[in-house]
Amino acid sequence: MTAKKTEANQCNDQESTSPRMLSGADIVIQTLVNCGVDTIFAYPGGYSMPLHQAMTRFRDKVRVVLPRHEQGGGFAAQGYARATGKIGVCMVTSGPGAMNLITSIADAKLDSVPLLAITGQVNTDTIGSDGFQETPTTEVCRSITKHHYLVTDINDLVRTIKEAIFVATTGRPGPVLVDLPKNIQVQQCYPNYEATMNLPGYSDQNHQPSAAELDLIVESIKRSRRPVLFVGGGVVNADASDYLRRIVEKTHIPVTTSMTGLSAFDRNDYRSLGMIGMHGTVCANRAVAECDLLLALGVRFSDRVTGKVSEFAKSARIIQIDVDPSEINKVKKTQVAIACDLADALGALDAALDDHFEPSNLDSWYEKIDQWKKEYPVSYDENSPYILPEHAITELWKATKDLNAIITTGVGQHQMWTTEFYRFSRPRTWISSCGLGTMGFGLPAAIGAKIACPDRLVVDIDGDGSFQMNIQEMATCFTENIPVKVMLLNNQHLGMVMQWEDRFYKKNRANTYLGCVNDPEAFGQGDGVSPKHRFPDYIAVAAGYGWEALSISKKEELPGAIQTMIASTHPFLLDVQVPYFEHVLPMTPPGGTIADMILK
Ligand SMILES: Cc1ncc(C[n+]2csc(CCOP(=O)(O)OP(=O)(O)O)c2C)c(N)n1
Repeated sequence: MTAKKTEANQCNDQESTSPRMLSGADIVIQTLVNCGVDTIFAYPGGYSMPLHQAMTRFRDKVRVVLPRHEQGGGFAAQGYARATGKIGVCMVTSGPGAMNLITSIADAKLDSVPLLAITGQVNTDTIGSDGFQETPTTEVCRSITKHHYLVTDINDLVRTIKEAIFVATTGRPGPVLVDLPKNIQVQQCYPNYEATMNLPGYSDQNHQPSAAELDLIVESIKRSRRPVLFVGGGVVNADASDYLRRIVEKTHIPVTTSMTGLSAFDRNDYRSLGMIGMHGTVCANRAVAECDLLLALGVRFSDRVTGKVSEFAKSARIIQIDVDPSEINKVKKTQVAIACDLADALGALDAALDDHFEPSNLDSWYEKIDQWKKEYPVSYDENSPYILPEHAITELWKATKDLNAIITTGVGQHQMWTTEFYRFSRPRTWISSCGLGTMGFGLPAAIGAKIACPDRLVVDIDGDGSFQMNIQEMATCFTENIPVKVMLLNNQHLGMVMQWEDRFYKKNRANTYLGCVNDPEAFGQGDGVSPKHRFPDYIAVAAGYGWEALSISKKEELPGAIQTMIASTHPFLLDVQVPYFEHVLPMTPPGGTIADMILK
């Protein structure tokens, strides 16, 4: 296999001359080290103990982080991977450990994150007998992984680990599962670290855009009077943002992004339309509805983006470029489709837009766009006496915009407000569970990002529902000395579900209040501002986990509190008490069109 330089094939085979018999577990860890892995998020159990024992022999080469729940470990590995583009590695025991990891794996699949999940398994002679802590992990994970292995021969270990990392990190990245029976971990053999990969039918050598294809794109750009660049996570994953910026400089085409693509283009640039989709800006949604050319780059036309598919970009010629051929024409029929690595494609397009290229006059298109921006700005009531969540995010953005901070989130209203009010300008600074929308993602993802980028500020903007889903990872931060920051938008509710209750269920409260059920707020009879007794007491929780913390409810306290949080060298929880009456707007109801957009 001829392969580009990637994580896996950068494997350093220097240990290959080792004459020593080694256990399967040691061989696995040595192979990971050879492949450049420096951090493993691992929670032990009976069927993965040999791997943990082996890791103690590699303490100088691999940092092993003990999460407090396997799901937290999986999300932390994702945070590491999303911040760097490198493989994120997590390890768990069989059965319950593996099942606790499932959500993190599915999450990585939907957002195309390079994740290696290593699971312990019962002995090969027990498999299929409903043994203690046995689950058919590869079967369960078959459709939520890019690839999966059950290793039944110790001699396959080196090849399998190399292949797993190679598959996870090349092409469209994704999660790969390696299930390791305990007897394979404890058996011994003479390792051959030069074992080569054997992946018939899989190659990272993808199509290069031809001159004819590039001509077609350039001609389409020249002819278009209302073009839009629709940019997705594929551009971030391919580290192709610089090419994108150069193309925009040359063509002046306005840019909208999907949620995963949010950090691919500077939101402060006048050509940025903001995010598209259900909670996208009016401007972005209108522009796509009216454009005559849509250049769809590394996007998958998710239902949250398109709404009613037949109405999406109805009058546009659509050119789609995606590394994964199975995405081409999957949801939306396109006129030109190129299955190609985004860095290759955008690099070639940048070169094709040479000195002879004359950008079209887009003045009247920008007049419209500017009018939409003026008429429907992303805004909130700045005069509110309360700390509105939108205001808190805006203040955080102001305080951190020059710090190259990494922002993670949970899932819910706070996540959507972050897409609106935190104006991302650099790739890989936005880490969120976009496709699966998994609450509990923010804190563990921040841990992984902080370990990968220890010199950067990492802030989890979280909701109180989401934060409590992996709150136990506060312990990991304290014990491992990982100084992440959490800005908690504490509205005492499952805000996004409550918003749907307000909009679509006549405000009937049905288990969306996070306080005590005998509180009037539980039934929607409060003033919508400040439940009397906030629960839990986050200052007490933080103290229990050894965190620094501040709780604020007054608007004037916010800037100072944010500065205190940033300045702290410890894990820090900023509990911001916000009202719960705010709705994330605009909003296009599921399956709706631009005409159905709720503006207030
Ligand atoms: C694991 C999981 N369970 C349930 C949901 C459904 N859900 C989506 S948003 C939301 C509420 C989130 O509340 P919170 O984290 O407090 O954020 P807020 O919306 O209040 O900002 C729920 C329950 C989900 N996305 N993920």
